[in-house]
Amino acid sequence: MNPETIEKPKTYTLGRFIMEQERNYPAATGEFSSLLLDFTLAAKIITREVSKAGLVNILGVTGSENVHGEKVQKLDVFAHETIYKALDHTGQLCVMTSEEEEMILHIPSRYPCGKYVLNYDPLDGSSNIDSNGSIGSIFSIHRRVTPEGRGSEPDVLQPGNRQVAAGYILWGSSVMLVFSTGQGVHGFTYDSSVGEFLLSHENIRTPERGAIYSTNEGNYNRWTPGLRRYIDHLKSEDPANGRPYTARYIGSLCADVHRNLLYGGIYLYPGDTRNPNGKLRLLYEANPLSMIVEQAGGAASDGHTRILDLQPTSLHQRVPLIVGSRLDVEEAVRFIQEN
Ligand code: AHM
Ligand code: MG
Repeated sequence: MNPETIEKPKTYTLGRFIMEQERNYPAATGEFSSLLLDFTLAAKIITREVSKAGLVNILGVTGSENVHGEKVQKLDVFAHETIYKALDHTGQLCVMTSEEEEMILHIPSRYPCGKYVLNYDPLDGSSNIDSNGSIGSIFSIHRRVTPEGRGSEPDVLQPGNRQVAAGYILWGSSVMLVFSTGQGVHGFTYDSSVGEFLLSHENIRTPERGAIYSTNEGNYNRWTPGLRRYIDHLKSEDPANGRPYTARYIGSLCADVHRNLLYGGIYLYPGDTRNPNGKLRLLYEANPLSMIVEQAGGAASDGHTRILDLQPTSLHQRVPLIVGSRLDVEEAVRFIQEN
């Protein structure tokens, strides 16, 4: 039997996947791979807390607010600290930023500084925690651009097209890791009985066009006329062209984008009269998810510019996000630009 044709075993772990990918790149030092594995250690620890969140009294707010003036829930803080601590000592990173912290996070001086940068949203969609809804952790990795020192803002404020990897952990009906290092998108499902992420979705491709739209339509009256016309268009009767679309919105970015990634569709968090740049953050949410969706064959735009080509100017900058199946995003952009 030709070994090349042997099907992957059911227990194809993330570690094995990374090791075999590395073999294709003889120059790879392995540093980057260990960074990804360290991130999954944090994910496993967070999984433990998420799954017992209803049992122990970990739910609720800490009484403090994050830099966006929103209530911080305990699991957010736990996830933020767990990820930082899983990665601060590894020697792979020179600096981190988190959606939960106003300033950049330096590596403690007792540890060596590495050549990578991590931007992360420790627990996105946290308003879903109390109702047992889906939540996610999102990460974005860059190579540092400063030649030396302990890392600074230029390392963090790089456009998304320079990400060397991005991904998310989704806590849904099962726990999944979805990531890309620029060679497609791969999904791993967590098997808690063996404590491993196992390959479940190899080389995810998103349909060119979908039939689902996901947006907070409660903001409809605050949207631009072009955007309102686009959503009206999706709801109009035209079975020959697949309309009306189906509306699906959990209000948890990873879950909404993940569903549309698999089935095809479009997610929109546009600007509106109250918040011209929408709600989502370029560094922690829009960039990593746009890389994933583009790597799967989809597209992502702020209505005018490709998300990944935007030059970030501040750590917590918000950006309108339109992401999903390529033809759907292109159509949405046409409507938005007509206004
Ligand atoms: P968060 O970072 O405070 O959790 O907010 C981000 C979340 C996304 O997961 C989700 O897509 C969006 O906010 C939902 O916002 P809204 O409730 O306005 O629809
Ligand atoms: Mg978030």
